[in-house]
Amino acid sequence: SAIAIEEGVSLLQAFIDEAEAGALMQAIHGVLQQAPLRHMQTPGGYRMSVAMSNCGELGWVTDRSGYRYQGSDPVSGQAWPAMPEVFRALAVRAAAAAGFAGFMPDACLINRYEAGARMALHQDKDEQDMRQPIVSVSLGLPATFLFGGMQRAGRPLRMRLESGDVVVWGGPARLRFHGVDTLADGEHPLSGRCRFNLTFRRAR
Ligand code: MD5
Ligand code: FE
Repeated sequence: SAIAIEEGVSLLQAFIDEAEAGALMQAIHGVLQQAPLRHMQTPGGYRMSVAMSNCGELGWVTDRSGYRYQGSDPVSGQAWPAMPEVFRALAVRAAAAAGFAGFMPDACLINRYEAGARMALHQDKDEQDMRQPIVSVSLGLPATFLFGGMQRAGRPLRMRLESGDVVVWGGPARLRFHGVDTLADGEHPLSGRCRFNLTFRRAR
């Protein structure tokens, strides 16, 4: 059941069972066949250590011209793959469990962390309606999530996220600074030597 970490944050530990995790992994590989993982560039010209792709009507991208959502994959020029039904159903169920009935994600960012990959502290603010939550799903190797404040400065709270955990970020937590600490090497039966994170958003 949901643990309220702070107002707006619901940690759903072991929300996903092994059967569902296996179905999600299969669906991830299906999406990645159509829209392969890539290391995007930040507007400042750095290569992100996390490899990314998307599914759904919109996908989050970054390049030298900035961060944005767009309907097509810049690598192929094609529309992003449709959001698999197992993805959508999970996101809707998790959001409802956290008090966000009626969540309708139009974007799912797929993040793949290999050993050494990290995500620096940032805010998610490219979405139109900040009243909509973000649903985050962890699969494979564990990670240390960094949960900061409304400003970049200050020591973030560290949260261990394991395979099968889901976190729903809404309300006052929606614009908190956050990141992921450098992933430690390891091996996981579901994913091999990596962590996958699915991040469901209502972008528009
Ligand atoms: C991850 N991904 O584990 C995280 C999960 C990203 C990203 O941060 O932008 O791809 S999403 C965590 C999140 C979203 C919105 C608000 C907050 C956390 N928060 O207030 O801490 O790869
Ligand atoms: Fe984020």
